[in-house]
This record gives sequence, structure tokens and C-alpha cells, in this order.
Amino acid sequence: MPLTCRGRVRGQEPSRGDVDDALGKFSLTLIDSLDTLVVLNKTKEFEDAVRKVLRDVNLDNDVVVSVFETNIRVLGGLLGGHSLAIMLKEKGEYMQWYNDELLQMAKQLGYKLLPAFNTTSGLPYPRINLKFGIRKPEARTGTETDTCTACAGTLILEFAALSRFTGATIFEEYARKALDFLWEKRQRSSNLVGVTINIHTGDWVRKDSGVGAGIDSYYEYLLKAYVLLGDDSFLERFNTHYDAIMRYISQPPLLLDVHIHKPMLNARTWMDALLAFFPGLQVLKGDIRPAIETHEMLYQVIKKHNFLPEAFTTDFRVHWAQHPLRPEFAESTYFLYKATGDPYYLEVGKTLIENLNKYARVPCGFAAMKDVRTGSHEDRMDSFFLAEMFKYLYLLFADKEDIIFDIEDYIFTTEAHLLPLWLSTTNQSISKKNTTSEYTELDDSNFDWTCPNTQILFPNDPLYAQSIREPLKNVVDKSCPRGIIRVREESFRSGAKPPLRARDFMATNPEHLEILKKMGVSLIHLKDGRVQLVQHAIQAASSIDAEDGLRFMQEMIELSSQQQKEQQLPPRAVQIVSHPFFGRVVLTAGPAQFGLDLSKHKETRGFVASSKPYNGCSELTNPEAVMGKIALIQRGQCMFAEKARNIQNAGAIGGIVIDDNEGSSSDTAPLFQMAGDGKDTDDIKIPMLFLFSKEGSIILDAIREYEEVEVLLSDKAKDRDPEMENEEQPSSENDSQNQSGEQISSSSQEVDLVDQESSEENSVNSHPESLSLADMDNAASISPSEQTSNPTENHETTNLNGECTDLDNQPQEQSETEEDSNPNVSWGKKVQPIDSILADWNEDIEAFEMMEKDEL
Ligand code: DMJ
Repeated sequence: MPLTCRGRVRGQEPSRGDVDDALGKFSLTLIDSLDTLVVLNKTKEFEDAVRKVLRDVNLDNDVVVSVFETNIRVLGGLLGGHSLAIMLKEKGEYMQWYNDELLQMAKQLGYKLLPAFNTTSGLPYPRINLKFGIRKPEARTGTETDTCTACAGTLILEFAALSRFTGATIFEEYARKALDFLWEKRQRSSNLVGVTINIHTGDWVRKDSGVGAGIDSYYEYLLKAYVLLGDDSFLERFNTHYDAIMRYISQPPLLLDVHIHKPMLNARTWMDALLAFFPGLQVLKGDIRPAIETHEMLYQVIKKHNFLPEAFTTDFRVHWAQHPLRPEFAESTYFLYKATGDPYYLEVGKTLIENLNKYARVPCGFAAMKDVRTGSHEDRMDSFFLAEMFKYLYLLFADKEDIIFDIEDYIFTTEAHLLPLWLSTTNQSISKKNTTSEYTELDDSNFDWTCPNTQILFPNDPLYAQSIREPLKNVVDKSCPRGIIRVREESFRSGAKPPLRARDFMATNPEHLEILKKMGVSLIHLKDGRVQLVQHAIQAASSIDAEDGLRFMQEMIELSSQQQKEQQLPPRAVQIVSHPFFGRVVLTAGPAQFGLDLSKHKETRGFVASSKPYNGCSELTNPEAVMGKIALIQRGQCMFAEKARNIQNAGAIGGIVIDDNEGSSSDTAPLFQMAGDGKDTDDIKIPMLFLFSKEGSIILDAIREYEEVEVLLSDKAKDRDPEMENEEQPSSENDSQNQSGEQISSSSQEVDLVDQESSEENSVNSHPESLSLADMDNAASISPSEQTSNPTENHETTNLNGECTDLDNQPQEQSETEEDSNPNVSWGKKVQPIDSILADWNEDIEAFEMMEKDEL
């Protein structure tokens, strides 16, 4: 935990849910970093680290862990460590004492994971108790029915390596069986797989399909299993899936999820950050062009937000603002550089490193971004940061002679652990399974480039890669807001009009109402002015219309939830700027619905002082201490607005309310906005922010240690730079009062920039018209809400030339008046099943709803 400078021990910190399943009290980060040390030529440190693992790590813990995470990070880490330990031993200088101890640990762990495979399908349970296995009452696991495709399909490299290193064939057999089952279960007409599957029945639970979260490394392991094991069946499977991915999911430069049995239909309007590994995999397959395109698109998103947000929309807005320092984009950058030799990718790597140092580096490591928009941190540095990010970034810049072994002799697992390619010819006792499945005949385009190599790819055209990137340079900044652009092929073929899109819908347009009626959708005007949509599929004119109606409702649900989300105030940042923090620690803070709006005004900077009484519920008895400062107040016992008034009357320039629930943290609890007291709060002029107890105690601890602590309250963390260190003020109270005004004005230029940036975000976020579609028929598109409330005041987002008008300058107030005009969608009960298409569609909708709830 890089903010509190401690290790995260499962059970000793509040649970963060599924993400904690990677932690098994087995020194995860130490094991996951072993082979990175050798790559970075830290051989001595590697030797010490291996000794520590052998001395301290216990695998027999009564902890329920994720089978997938334990496999890729711990088993993979031990095997990567073993692979490089024997390489070093053979060289004769280091690790001379090593006697396969890491491999023995890996084998012990492998046996601990095996009970997870005790299912009729051969797909593993998602979790296992390291000490008690599955199902036993003490195990506290084994009742799960579903797992993700990547969870069941990302075992073969580690398990096969374990078998081949040790001669114990059982591991490779189990991993192969799971892969065989997934292959058999692929959706036969599309050749795609869903995101989650029932481990007992083999039914797809989530039928959406992409290349990111939940599926990603299943595809990666098919191709890499072929590379490591030389087994053609894995390549044939990979090529069949790859053909389907390029046919349905790839919409260059985007990669968009679709439904497995209706692959022409997009399942989402956003992409997740995990898919950033895909260009790297495309390089390994040899398909460079789309790799360059997607990578460039992702880079543009990164340039806008400094990091790749966990999810972003097809018009490149933030969907989930978190960024846990994931390595996938660095991984793809490394592979693209290897394939093209284009120095552009070194520049990309440089930007990644600069951003990490500038925004994520904290005194005890690198902190995940809680919100890329505010630049706030989370007390978390996942083990993959050292296992993968460091490794790929180092390798990107390393010359051959910088690495003490030949990296080309190894394959990277999904966690970037190194397994030697000579395993392909060792202990091959597992006979290639003769699967009964026929492989799809693929056309030649699938194999256009099968051997990525600079000479072959770009013999006479060193600018080849650049020419592919160039048109994508402005894809993010100049992008017209877009929605789901894929329209059923049949509709076009038959010349039929595409169905009415949710975002085009105008409740006052008689033509639209007619289409709605045809689709079985009725419109109910509620007393408060809102409209409610209800669909009775049975009332549709035909099953095709009913299908269109369902699709329309699905879009409307998504639009509505997106709009609701966008009406919330975004989180704010509290940045500690005084010595020794100098802006490196940024805490996620909840905004207030009253007081100074930090997104519209300058940030507020000042020293902090605790108010007396600490709850701030009565006139302060220490006004001299808080005068000109930012007052700290404890949550509870009176309204937030009352606290704000009391500290304002005492002369405070801002306030931070700290949660009184001990141990609460923005890592585990959702942030909220501090509401007013139901009365007019216009008299409150100072900014107020809320911190959970864990974040608040970082400030309180800093006061205890350094006495004078200065913070910056803003909507987005200010770039830390040497200037901030120079700005450190003499620490007297008077100085603190004086400097707050002075510094605000002296930094106003920067503040303006921040303001511009944030108003851009806010304006985009708060304007549903930014969701409008650059439509296929070039019609100007108008926000549904504005149209509903005032059909004469059209705000075009796309003109007939396809140019975007500037949405960013529209005043934010508009969005507030829009609140009530959002359609509130509800589902009508189906009276009876219509036909199989509609049944299918219902499944889609359920899958869609589940997907929305799902976390990465
Ligand atoms: C890593 O643990 C692995 O790369 C995994 O396959 C998915 N992604 C995480 C890091 O983002």
C-alpha cells in the first residue's frame, strides 16, 4: 500500500471484494517480481529474493483465493523464477546453491490447485481454499457455479510448464481438458465465446463477447500454447477465434463487445482497459496493421487522461475512471516496437514513464489512480505493476546486451513471467488430444502476415506504420460523439430504414411515436413531466418490429443510466503539497452540493487546522487557529452545511469533513456528495470536501509528524513539479494566511488551464447531447432530453459535413435543467413468449443488465 507504506495483508484491511482474492498470504508481490529482477539485471537482489521466498513463504494458508490469479501470479512467478534460476546456475556465477527449490514450491502449489478441477466439465472452480481445498465445510468455497472464460482458459502455459519441468503430467492434462471443453462450447455459428460459463452445465451465463475483461487471456493462451508446446490444434483454434474476432469485434480502431449468437450486434458502447493487450497479441500472430490502429487509438485516449481509464466510451469519454496501473498498453507498445522497429514506440514508452513518475509516484512506490480525471490516488500497487509494467518498459528500451540472457528463448505468460521455449521438446508424454471438432476453413486473409519481421513487412517503406497511425492522430480530440454504429446488415440489404435510435428519439415527433407504436413501445406521460417507456412485445406489428423495439429499449436503458451517472458531481481531489509530499499524495474526496464549486473556480490552497469542537457543530472556540486555513472537521452530529457555516464564520477558507467511521476508505466505500440542509445554502462561499477516515488519517498523521501541512483542494490534482517544491512556504500562521491569496493568484495561469480542462470534462459529462450520434445518414442529431423539453432549441452535434460543433462551451447549468426530462424506462411484463428470436433477445437483455453490474 504505497500511500500508507505498509504491505496489504488479507484480513487485516477492510475487504475490497473480489480483487482481494489474489491475496493468499503468500508474499504475492515478492513472488510476482522474481523474474523482473533478473530482466533488470538485479541478479544479487534476485538471489536474495529467492532466499526470502524459500525461507518465509507458506502456501498452506486457510485463505480462499482465486484459482486464476494464483496460477498466473504465484505459480507463474515461481516458474519464471525457477526458469531464470536454472539459467543463472548454468552460467556458473550466481545461484550455484539452487536445487530446484522454487520448482518444488510450484509443484506443491499446483497440487493445491488441482481439487478445483473436480467438476464434470473439467472447468475449474473459480476459487479454492489453499489449506482445505473445495467443498469441505472448512473450505468456505465450492458453491460457485460460474467462472469467467479467461479464468478457466488461462492455465495451460503454467500447468504445462509445471508438468514438463517435473514430469508430473497431471497438470498439463487438466489444463488441456478445460481448454477442450471451452472449445467445444464455443458458439458454433459465430465461433465466439461468452464472458462467463457455468462450470457444471457448460451453459454460457454471459453471452457477450470481446477481447477484454473476462476473455482476454483465453485467446492469448491458445496462441502462446501453440508457441510453447508446438501443438497445431491450439493454433487452429486460435485462428478460428481470431477470424471471428476480426469479423465481428474488430471495428477499427475500436474493439467492441458483441453478442455471441448475434455477433453483428454490439453489446456495449464502451471498451475496457484490459483489451489493450490485444495489439500485442496481434503482433505475435503477425497482424500488424490493426495492431497499429488500435494501439494508436488507445494512445490518444492515454494522452487525453494521462492513463487509460478502466473503461471508456466509443467517443472516448471516461466510463470508469479508475486506473490500477495496468501494464497491457506498455506490453503492446513493447511488441509493436519489436515488430516495427519504429522509434515512435520509444516515444510512447517515454510518455508512459513520464506520466507514471509525474502522477503515480509516491514516497513508497507507485499508487494506482483512483480517478484519472482528478489525478487522485488509491492506496494500492498491484503485483502486476512490478511483474509486468516494469519488465515491459525496461525491455522496450533495453538493447540486447543490457539483458544477461537471450529473451527470445522465452515466452511471456499473461503475467509476463518467462518460460523457456525448450520446454516444447521436454517430457512430451502427453499425447496430443484428438479432439473431434472440425476446424473452420479460413480464407487466406487470416494469414496475410504470419511472420512479423521488419524486413518482410516494410521492405521499402519505413513510414508504413506512421501512415497507418496518421489518420488516427485526432481520433479522440476531434471525435464526433458516436454511439453504436453497427446496424444489422440485413436492414441495409433490404433497403429498410434502420430502426429508431434511442438517442435520436423525440417525444414530440409524431413520426417517432408512430415507430414506437409499431415496435410495441408505449409512452406514458407522468405527472411530473417525465415520460416513461414500456414495451409489450406482443403489441408490436411483427416479430422484426418487436426485435427492433427490444433493441430500442436496451439502448434507452443504457442511455438513461449513462445520463444519470453523468449528472452526479465528479469526485474532487485533496493534494498534499507541503514538504515532504510536494503534491505526490492525492486523496479522493467527495464533493459538496453547496459552497464554492471547484470545477468552476480556482482551486483553494492552504494549511490545515483542526476545528474545535472537532465536529464543527457549534461556533468554533479556536477561530484564530482556523482563520485563513482549511479547517478539518469530523463528520457527524449535525448537518454538513452547519459545519460549513461554523468554520466559515471562524474565517476558514475551506473545509474538509473527515468520516467518523473508523477504517472507512474510498477503496471500499462509494463516494457520495455532501448534501445541503434543505434550506438555501447560497451563504456558504467556501469549498467543502469529504474524506473517508483512511484518507483523512493520512492528513492527520502528516500533521502529527510535520505539524504544518498544506493542501490543495481542486477538481483535478495539480501537476507536481519542481515549482511545487519551491513553492514551499515558511511555516508560520501569518504566512499561511497571506500565502493562500497570493499563491492562488500567482498560479492563476495554471489554474485557468485546469479550469478549461475540467469544464471540458464537466460539460461533456453533463450534456447528454454528447451522446448523440454522428449518424449514418448524416442527419443532424439532437439530444433526446433537449428535444423532449424544448424541441425548437436544437443543439446540433454533427452538421451535414460531419464536422463537430463545440459542445465544450455550453454552460453546465443546462444539464441541471435536463434532469427531469430524462426518459425513465421501465419494463412491461411479457404476457407470453413470442418466438425464439424474442426469447433470445430477452437473454441478451439479461446478459446486458448483468454485464452492467459486473466489475472488471
Ligand atoms: C494481469 O494480472 C494479467 O495480465 C492478466 O491476464 C490480466 N491483467 C492483469 C493486469 O491488468
